[in-house]
Amino acid sequence: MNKFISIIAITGLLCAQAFSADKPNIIVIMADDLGYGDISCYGATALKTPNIDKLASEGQRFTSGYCSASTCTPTRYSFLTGTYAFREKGKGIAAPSSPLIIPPETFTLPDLLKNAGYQTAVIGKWHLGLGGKEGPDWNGDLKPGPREIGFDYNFLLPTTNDRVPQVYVENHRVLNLDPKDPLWVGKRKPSPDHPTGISHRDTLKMDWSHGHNSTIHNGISRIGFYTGGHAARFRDEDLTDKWVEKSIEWIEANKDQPFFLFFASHDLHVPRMPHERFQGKTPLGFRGDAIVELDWGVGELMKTLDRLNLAENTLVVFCSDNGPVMDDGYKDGALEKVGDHRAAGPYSGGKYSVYEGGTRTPFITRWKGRIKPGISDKLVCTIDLAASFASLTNTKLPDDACLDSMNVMPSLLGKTNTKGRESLIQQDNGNAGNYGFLVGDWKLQRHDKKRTRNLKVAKKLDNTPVPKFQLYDLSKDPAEKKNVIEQHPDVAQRLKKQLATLIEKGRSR
Ligand code: NG6
Ligand code: CA
Repeated sequence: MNKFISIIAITGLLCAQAFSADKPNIIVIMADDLGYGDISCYGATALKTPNIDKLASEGQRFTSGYCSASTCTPTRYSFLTGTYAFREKGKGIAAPSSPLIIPPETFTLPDLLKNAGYQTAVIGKWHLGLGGKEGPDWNGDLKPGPREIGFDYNFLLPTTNDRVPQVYVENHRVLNLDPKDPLWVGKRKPSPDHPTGISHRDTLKMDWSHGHNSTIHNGISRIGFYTGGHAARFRDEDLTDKWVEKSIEWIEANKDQPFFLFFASHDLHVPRMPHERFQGKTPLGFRGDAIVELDWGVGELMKTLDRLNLAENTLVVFCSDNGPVMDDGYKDGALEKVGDHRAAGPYSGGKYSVYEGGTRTPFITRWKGRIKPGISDKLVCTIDLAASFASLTNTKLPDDACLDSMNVMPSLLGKTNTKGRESLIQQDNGNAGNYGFLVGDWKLQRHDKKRTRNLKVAKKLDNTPVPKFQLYDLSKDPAEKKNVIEQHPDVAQRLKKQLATLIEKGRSR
């Protein structure tokens, strides 16, 4: 090779590297209801999650990684819009027939990545509503939906696995829907003899404990009623296999350009009904088996990246949409079999709560060759991914968008001489007005409703009176057991003011 050609070759190589460094593929894996202590690299001993552990050992494992809410819809809303969900009404847990809650004109994280030249897809649980004001047209075009807010492709569990209907949505349509057997979805019993979890309780393969007693499908009664669409209905046991199959297909088809995949696992949301090959694999019952199933899915995705030679050109983020819950409406033995397993690790609370266990969850980033493996205590949140990806891909974030998303890219990449977020507002559901506010080691709780939920069994909801304000020193008391508001009135005052200002200002960026 003469000198001239070799210089061109080297320059070409450098350019190729620079290009791939700026626009790595991005996969965000969001688990459902997975707690801080639920996987082995975060301390679980009752089960093993070798694939997620491997991801953590090859990347950064965050000890202060958060989702923005302790329920699903607001976390997903904030992840995709970069704005706290409590800022507007109607961003709480979405009903089966909810319209799309992200207005199509909103500038979203997938919009941002499209501007950066990415192909974008969401595969798995959606739970952000579909359709216009009148809600989803299950037999027609389901739009607006993901494709109207920046995704090129979607393959969805449209609501949650415990909410009707149990069908897949591919792009704008219910998959395999036979027009001769239209889908009807509603809030009321469609006929007096419609079998429900109450009338046919003895036929169920998994009993319900609260709610979840309407239409029966696959031997499990659900939230809401539906009829028809029989050819389109899925088996709960097959969901993870389907997410993996569709993701591999989509990655293979898009491997030659930068891609962004939002892999939204339904595991371990109720009804926990993992595939037969995972049932009984852990001493924790189906809740633990669903974690092992989730881990398997992560492993399949990583194997695909290795097989396609993409691991060094793909940033993987692993996170959860809210903290853990034991009994979330079905008698699957989670509570009875929990033993010494601490689903929220050392933290109190879980799903629905503003205690740390509600939003402090596993959070891992891996980009082989770019992220130095290690453990990070930087404060990062799923809401920050928008601003962080904007910085990574050198793409402009409009000033009036992603109002609470902070650029924590250096922290996500494991840089040590950098700061994470300075503070974070945690919320429970919708704009109910229960907040956690983190600043350094201080944690303020503000309960506008002055009520909280029973944290162990969500049976007794909203019935425990709590003081409006509480203050905790997480450095000494990570479990938020000792309210020190009386001892530190000055700190409490400062945090109260700071929180009120961030709420009132309408933005924090
Ligand atoms: C609650 C459901 C719960 C779960 C949750 C949403 C009842 C009694 N409880 O209303 O089972 O579906 O909504 O979970 O119906 S989330 O992870 O999608 O936010
Ligand atoms: Ca959830």
